[in-house]
Amino acid sequence: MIASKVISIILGGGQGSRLFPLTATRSKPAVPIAGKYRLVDIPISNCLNAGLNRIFVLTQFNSASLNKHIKNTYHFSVFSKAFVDILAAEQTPGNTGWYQGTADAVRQSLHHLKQHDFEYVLILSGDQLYQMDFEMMINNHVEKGADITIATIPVNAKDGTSFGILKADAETNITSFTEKPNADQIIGWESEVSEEMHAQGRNYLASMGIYVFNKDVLISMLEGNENHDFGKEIIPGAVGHKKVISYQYEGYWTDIGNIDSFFEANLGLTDDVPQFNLFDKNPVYSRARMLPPTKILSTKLEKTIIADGCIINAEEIVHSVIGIRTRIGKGTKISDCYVMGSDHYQTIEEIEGANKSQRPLTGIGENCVISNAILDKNCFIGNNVTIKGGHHLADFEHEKYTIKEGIIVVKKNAVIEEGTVI
Ligand code: ADQ
Ligand code: ADP
Repeated sequence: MIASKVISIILGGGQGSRLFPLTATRSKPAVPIAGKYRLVDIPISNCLNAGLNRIFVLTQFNSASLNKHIKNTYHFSVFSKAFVDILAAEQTPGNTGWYQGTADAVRQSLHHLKQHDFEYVLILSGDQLYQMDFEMMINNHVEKGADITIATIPVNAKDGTSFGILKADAETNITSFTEKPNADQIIGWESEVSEEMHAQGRNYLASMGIYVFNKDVLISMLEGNENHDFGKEIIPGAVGHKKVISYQYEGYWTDIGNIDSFFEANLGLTDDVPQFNLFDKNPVYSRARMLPPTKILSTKLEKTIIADGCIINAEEIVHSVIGIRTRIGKGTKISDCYVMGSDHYQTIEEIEGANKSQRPLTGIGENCVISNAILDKNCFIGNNVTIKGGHHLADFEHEKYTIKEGIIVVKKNAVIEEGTVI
């Protein structure tokens, strides 16, 4: 079994500033998605579903919530070699600071890797939504005798400027690579793609930031130099010198590195046939919580996902994802929202106390209107609150919320008083 020869590394994120304020108090891999998962569950599940069960998650911030999530979610038999370990940027005698970039993060982790038996390293991004069979990719890498395999996907010219763009020969050997070319530079980088991709204008082959390396190749390319990035330095330096091949993928794959794409990816899950299929035979793993089933009073629901343990009295919820333990009061209308939910329920005493002093309860109060918004966990939204995002809004930073690309992101633990209009 090839899986026993592979160690997987998930690049859990630099500062995560593009996902601010969701990353204000947690590391990027710990950001909640789809109502009950965390970002890191996606690459970990893809690995586990391919039998790859030795996984390092590299992160700049070792947040308590990431530790707790990994520790509470991924349990393996003491008789197996499986593990999911977090490696945070650490100071050692040879290293004084943060990870300088993706290659530097892997370089600083090599001493942990070397304690294991392996022949191949699978390197993954921590902020992508997709379901891919890594076993097939690694088998292809071995059959072709490659040094490095890059997973690739056809994209259009506009998207192409955000990715590494490459060209490959008929044997899938990558012959040239350019990291994030601008709109002028991308001209001439078209590849031959399938008719279906061509019809969609997806004529450029982009790197998905997913790599298989032979162990020796990785070590020799990282040790003894100061290259910080795979996309900027390691990959361009390998093309033409090593056997670098393209493994083309045409399924659903999306980068969820900023608020806009994060929002789209979450709401996309409510489609009739979502491109990312949570109902696939291969599960997305997450923490098993002992939550009661969701209770709904008489709400009109349309294109909506509701996670476990919610109490929903709302009037209507349209095109939204409602996360665990969310409580929504009567008369409230919600559309185009991702509500992350709460970490705990309030006790009867807490509710009585809050009512007496007219403090909002956890979740969303009565007669609110909320649209085009992300509500981070443990929000307290009072009655008669209006939160309406939209592209007419300029980017804005407030103590309790951030507006980015027209999406209003209410910060974790924010208390929005009764009657507020945002
Ligand atoms: P980007 O995604 O722009 O491009 P990068 O910012 O290096 O590249 O991030 C790659 C992954 O590593 C992300 O998941 C990120 O969060 C994480 N990461 C970044 N810095 C890190 C650090 N210091 N420590 C730990 N993790 C870190 C890359 C490639 C492109 C390719 C796209 C596909 O460079 O060629 O097209 O991915 O998304
Ligand atoms: P985040 O999701 O924002 O990263 P954490 O992971 O730190 O936050 O918090 C989530 C976990 O913490 C949950 O498992 C929840 O049970 C627990 N938790 C957080 N706050 C409370 C609280 N006030 N009471 C009980 N449990 C809490």
